[in-house]
Amino acid sequence: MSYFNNIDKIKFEGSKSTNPYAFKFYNPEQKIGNQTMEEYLRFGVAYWHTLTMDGSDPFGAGTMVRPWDKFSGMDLAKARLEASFEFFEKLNVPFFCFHDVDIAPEGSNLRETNQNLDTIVGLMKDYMKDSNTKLLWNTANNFTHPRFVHGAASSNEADVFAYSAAKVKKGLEIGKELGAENYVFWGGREGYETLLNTDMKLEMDNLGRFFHMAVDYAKEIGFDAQFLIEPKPKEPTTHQYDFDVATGHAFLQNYGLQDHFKFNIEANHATLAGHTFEHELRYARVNNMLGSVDANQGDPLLGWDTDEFPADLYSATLAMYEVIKNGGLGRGGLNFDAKVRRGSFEPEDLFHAHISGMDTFAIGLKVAQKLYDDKVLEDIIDNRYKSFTEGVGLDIVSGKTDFHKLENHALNLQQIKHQSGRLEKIKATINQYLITYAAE
Ligand code: XLS
Ligand code: NI
Ligand code: NI
Repeated sequence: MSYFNNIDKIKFEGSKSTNPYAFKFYNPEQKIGNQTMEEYLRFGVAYWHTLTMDGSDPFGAGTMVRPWDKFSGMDLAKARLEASFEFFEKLNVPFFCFHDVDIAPEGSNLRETNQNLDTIVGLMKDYMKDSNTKLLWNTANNFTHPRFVHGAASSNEADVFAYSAAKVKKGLEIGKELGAENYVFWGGREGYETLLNTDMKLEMDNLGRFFHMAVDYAKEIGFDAQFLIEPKPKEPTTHQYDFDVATGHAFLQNYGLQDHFKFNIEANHATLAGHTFEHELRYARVNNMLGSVDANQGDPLLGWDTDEFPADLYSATLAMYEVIKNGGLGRGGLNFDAKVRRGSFEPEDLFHAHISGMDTFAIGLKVAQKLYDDKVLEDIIDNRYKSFTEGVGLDIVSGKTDFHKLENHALNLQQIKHQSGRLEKIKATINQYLITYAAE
């Protein structure tokens, strides 16, 4: 059966196209540097936002009108699955991502839940055989059910730790079965609401233990996916332990896990942490920890995770600049962890949203590649730090000096010569590149 029968396969038609169901900038075959756009961008659809969620928010009921609404239980899960592969195919998207609970309903106990998962995963594997869309990552939803009220791996209740472990164990088996490129850990409930009743040290130690057991089990079953931590500072928990990339990186190093994980960086989580998207990408990149990206954007006027589809060209350009400098995303990708607004309730809005997001990042990639080829930022940065390529600067970076020698140098200085940071000129150049190279 067809769920989106009024929509054909989305094709690239170029920047002048007036067809709303066409890519204007995303041309999968176009070479950017030495890779095609498709290889570089590795777009993914987030199953939860696109197939599962109904548009409800803390103040209102669901609004989404979906062709699979008439089903329930396992029939609903099967209908969504069928619809999802039609959607992936029509959008020509290379990847998708899901939580366990997105694809199959929970049963009355873990055994039943796992049986439901087995049924759907079996069907999913069949769809994947005839499809070009692969699994970017899967994950366990260890946050929605009331059992996670006090956390999952960081719960005060050992039974919940065990339950969470069982869910991740199943997730790793599913990831292996479906050939997932990555496995994600987002700790929505891994943190605390108040220190007044919290043993922070035990909770963090347990989280460390949990990750080690996950690494061991993946090795045991021969699942070689890249493990990813997805930092977020808060929401739903008041304070989450993997607050941002820097905090997560320190945590991984503290528990000897740094060689087993990279980061899945989400734009809206970056801004919630008081950073820019590109800050988080840069921090991960320079520490060789950039794994994958949840491509979305927040609303600057709201203080929560609005998970909007990315449409900000400036941000996408600076993000893709980091990805290019990283040499690509490796096994990661750009997963649209984004939802259509509550008022955009028609099925076609799902297409408009993804087309817009894919075009946004295609522009970001093109402009960033041109900035990179022309060494626009590299030249500025090289020049700005040139004092470290000679004299006292070279001695500092090559470890050939000490406080005695530096004091001597400072005492003999007549005048320190500064150069302008030229920020306004840089911004003007970026605007010029955005306008000139977006459509090339
Ligand atoms: C929520 C997170 C979540 C993860 C996967 O804020 O972004 O959707 O990406 O659990
Ligand atoms: Ni996310
Ligand atoms: Ni999020």
